Amino acid sequence: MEVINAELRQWCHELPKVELHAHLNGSIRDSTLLELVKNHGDNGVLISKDVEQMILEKGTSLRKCFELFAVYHVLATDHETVKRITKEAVEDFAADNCIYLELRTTPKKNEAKGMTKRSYMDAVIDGLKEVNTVDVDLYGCELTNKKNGDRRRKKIFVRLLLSINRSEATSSAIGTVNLAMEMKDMGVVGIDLSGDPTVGQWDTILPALEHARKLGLPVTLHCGEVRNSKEIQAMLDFNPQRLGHVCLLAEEDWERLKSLMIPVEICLTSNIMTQTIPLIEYHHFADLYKSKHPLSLCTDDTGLFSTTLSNEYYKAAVSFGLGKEEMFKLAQEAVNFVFANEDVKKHLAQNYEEAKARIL
Ligand code: 6MZ
Repeated sequence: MEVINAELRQWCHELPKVELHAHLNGSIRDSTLLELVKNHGDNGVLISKDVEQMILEKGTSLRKCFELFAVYHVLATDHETVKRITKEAVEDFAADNCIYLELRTTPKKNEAKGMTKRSYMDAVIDGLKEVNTVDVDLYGCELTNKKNGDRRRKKIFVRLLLSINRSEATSSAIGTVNLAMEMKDMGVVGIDLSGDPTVGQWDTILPALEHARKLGLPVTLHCGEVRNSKEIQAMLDFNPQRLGHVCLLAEEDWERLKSLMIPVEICLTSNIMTQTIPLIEYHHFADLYKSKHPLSLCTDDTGLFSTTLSNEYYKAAVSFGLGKEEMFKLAQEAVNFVFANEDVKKHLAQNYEEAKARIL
């Protein structure tokens, strides 16, 4: 049985953290989901009792995760709900002492609700404006939500990534890149490729990713959640700014990843819960960390996997024997991989300098 080190857990909570891989719909609170199920009722599309059961059982395989996401999208794809889940996600990350959040989401059309990809994103921005437990910096250095000029209030930098789903057609993926460009002054800083890794073809999406690169938008790719050497090699050829997961790489691809020094977003709980990695002891974090490969601990889907960023740090500490100084450095170095500008990086670096005296 695992012995919980309460002092270390609390320290991981207090550590200022940078989150680089968090999906909006994967970060919905269970309580909100259950409320949405109740309000939705049985209408022939979803049966409440079955859905409640699915939500509480969580994503215990990749297949189950994508079944759940299909349900979440039915429940949460209207403007009011998008606004609400965004507000709640940011408040939850801030309460966990996350000082920079790169929140990613797939802009969705929902004709029945009069939703376009742009209006979906506007609802996300509206949600950020409603956050009231913390000051949110979205566009630049001035705060969007400063309440009563209170300088002691906590502050979180939030930047957005627009996700392209792997099942999208080329034209739709290019549309998402153009939307990201249109919203560059509204906190959008890059593009993510995600979705069910057993679906879609790299060649369909590549033109959109090349388009993003031409426009100067940084790109991060979900890579190696299933064994697909051809695609993994194509992703390494593309040489994006960051990669997520990198679980199932063949030896030569692994060596190439390391020589390219592409920063990796590590999602420990997610990889274990989806059974992509059988046991934490076998997780590739250990090898990357030992090789001083650039990496950052991330949550992936806090709601779906019942985790927090503090919990990911705690897990890394107890599973791989990292001390507090090493954990602090790990958190601090993530600042180097954010897609936000140098100004934000400077602010974050300063936050770490201040925190050093307090918690080390
Ligand atoms: C791949 C994932 C993912 O965009 O609707 N997503 N894609 N692998 C994962 N690991 C488990 N976790 C989340 O957030 C939910 C969407 O993010 C992607 C999937 O496309 C999922 O539908 P948004 O806010």
